[in-house]
Amino acid sequence: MKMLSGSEMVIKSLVKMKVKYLFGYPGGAVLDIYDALKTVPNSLKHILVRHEQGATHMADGFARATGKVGVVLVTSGPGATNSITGIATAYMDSIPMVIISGQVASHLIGFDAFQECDMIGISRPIVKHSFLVKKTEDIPETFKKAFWIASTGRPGPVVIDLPKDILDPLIKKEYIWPENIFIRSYQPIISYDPKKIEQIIIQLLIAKKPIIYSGGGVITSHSEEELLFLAEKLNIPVTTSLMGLGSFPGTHKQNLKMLGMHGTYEANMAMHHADLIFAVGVRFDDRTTNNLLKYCPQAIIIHIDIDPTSISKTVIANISIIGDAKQILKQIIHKLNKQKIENRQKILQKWWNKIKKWKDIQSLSYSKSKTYIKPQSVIKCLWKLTKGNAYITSDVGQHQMFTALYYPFNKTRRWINSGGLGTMGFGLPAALGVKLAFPKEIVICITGDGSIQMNIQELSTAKQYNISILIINLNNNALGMVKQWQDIHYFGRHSHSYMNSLPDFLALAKSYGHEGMKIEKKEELKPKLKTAIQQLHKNNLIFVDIIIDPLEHVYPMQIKGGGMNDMQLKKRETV
Ligand SMILES: Cc1ncc(C[n+]2csc(CCOP(=O)(O)OP(=O)(O)O)c2C)c(N)n1
Repeated sequence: MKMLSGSEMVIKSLVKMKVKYLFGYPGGAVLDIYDALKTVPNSLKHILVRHEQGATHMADGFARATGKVGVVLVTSGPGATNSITGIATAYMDSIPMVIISGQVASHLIGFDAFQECDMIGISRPIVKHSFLVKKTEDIPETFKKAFWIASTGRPGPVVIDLPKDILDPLIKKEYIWPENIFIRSYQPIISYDPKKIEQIIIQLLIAKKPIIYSGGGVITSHSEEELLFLAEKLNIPVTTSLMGLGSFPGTHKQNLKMLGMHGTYEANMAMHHADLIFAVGVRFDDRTTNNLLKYCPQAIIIHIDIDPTSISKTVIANISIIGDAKQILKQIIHKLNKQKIENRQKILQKWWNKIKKWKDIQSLSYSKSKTYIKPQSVIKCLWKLTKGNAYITSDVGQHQMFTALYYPFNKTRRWINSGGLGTMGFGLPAALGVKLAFPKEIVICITGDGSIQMNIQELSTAKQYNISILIINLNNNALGMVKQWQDIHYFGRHSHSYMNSLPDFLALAKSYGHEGMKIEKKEELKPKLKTAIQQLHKNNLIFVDIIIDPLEHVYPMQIKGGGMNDMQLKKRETV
C-alpha cells in the first residue's frame, strides 16, 4: 500500500498524467507542493515565471501548440487572482488547462485569513469546472477528473483549489490512482442523429452558392484533413475565423481567407451572398457576424459543433449536429463517396466567377511608403523568410490583424493568439510555452509597443531557461488599434492612445540578457530579419524593434452596424 502526503499525491498525479511542464510561482499555501516537486526532477519540469498571468499564457501556448493540457501552479490569494486573465483567455478559446491553486487551511476558510480569496467563486464564470478538494485521499481522483474534463468535449480550463492542511507533508494517506472515472453530470456527446447527415448532403449538393466557414473547433478536433477533402471534392470556397486560421491551407486556391470585422472582401461578400453556409467548429461571435439582423440573408445555415450551447446562440441554424466534427465529417465523406457526384466545376462556375470579381478588388493591397516600413511588408517578409513554417504567437491590436491577414498559415496549431478575450500581454509568455513544446522550431512573437509591455517581465523567464524565440515589435509609438478606432469612430480625437514614454526596447532586452536589433529603414528590413532568424540557432532570444508607419490602419474593415458586405477598404473610402 502506497502512503503519500497530499503534496506528494499532487506531484505523483501530474506524473501519472504525463505532464511535462508545470508553469508556476510559489507562495505560502503551496510550499509543500514545491517541496515535493524536488522528488521528481526528471519527469516533471517546473518553469518559474515572473507573474502568474505569464504562467497561464505559457501553459496556454503549450496547450494550443500541442493539443495537450497546459498545467499551472499558483499560490492562494494574489497568486490565484493574478491567474484570472489567463484562465479567461483559455476559456474563451476553448483551451485545455488545469490550474492548481493553493488555498488557506480548511479551518481558516471564510475568516479573512492571510492571502485568502475565494478562487472557486472568482473563477466560476470562466472555468469549465472547478474542484475545492476537502480530503487528501480525494486528490488522485480529482486530478484524473480535472484532466478528463479539461480535454474532452469542448475543452477548457479546470481549477483545482487545494487547502493547505490537506497538503501537510506529515499526514500520509493511501494513494489510489483510479483506472476509470465516472462523472454523472459530465458526459461529452459522442453520438448524433444519422438522418442529419443525409440532410446535410442534400443541402451541400443542391446549393448553388455554398461556402464553408471553418473555425477553431476544426483544429481542436483534428478534422482539417476531412475538411480539405470535402471542400476539394465539392469545389466549395472556404473562409476561416481568426481562430480557424490554418484549419484550411492558407495558400489553397479555394481559400478566401479570414472573414469578419477585418476579413477579406471576397470572404465577407461570399458569406453575404451565399445560399448555404456550412459552419464547422465556429461560434458565430460578433466579430465574425457584424449586425445579426443583416446577417447572410439568403443562406441556409448548417452548424456542426461539440458544444450544444453554441448552437443557435447568436445565428439560428437550419440544420445542426452536436458532436465531434471529425466523426461527423468522416460520415458525410463516407456517404458522399457512395454517391455519383455531378461535375462540381460546372455547377459552381457562376459562383466562382462572382468570387473572382470580388478577389480582383485585391482588398489586401496597401499603399507603399517612401519613408516608412509598412507593417504588412514585415509580415510578408517573415512569411517568405520562414517559408511559412514558423509558430507565430501574437498579442492584440493592429499587429495581430496584420499577421492574421498577411501570413498564410498552411498548417494547424501554428497560429497562437487570444481570439476570444483579446488579451494584450498574451504573445510573449505564449511563445515561451510553444518553444518549450517544440524546441527545434522557429517561434515568433509578433507584438506591439503597448502589448509587449503587459508581460515584458517574462523576458527574465526566457533568460533563465534559455528559451530562444524571436520577438517582432511592430513599433508605431501608439496603441494602434485604439487610435484606429478613434480615427474612424471619434473623428480622430486621440484620447490616451499614444505611448509617450516608450522604453528603449533594445536596452531593455539587453538588460534581461538578450540580443536585440532595431530596424528603421525599409532597405534594412529583409537582411536584418534574415540575420535575426539565423541568430536564433545560437539559442538566443532576439528582440527586434521595428519602427513602422505610425498612421497605418488595418483594412479591410466592416462598417459598424452593417451586414457582412458593408466594408471599408481604404481610409475614408466606402465601397
Ligand atoms: C489587457 C487589454 N487591455 C486593453 C485592451 C484593448 N486594446 C485592444 S488593442 C489595443 C492597443 C494595442 O496596442 P499595441 O499593442 O501597441 O498594438 P498595435 O495596435 O499598435 O499594433 C488595446 C489597448 C486589450 N485588448 N487588452
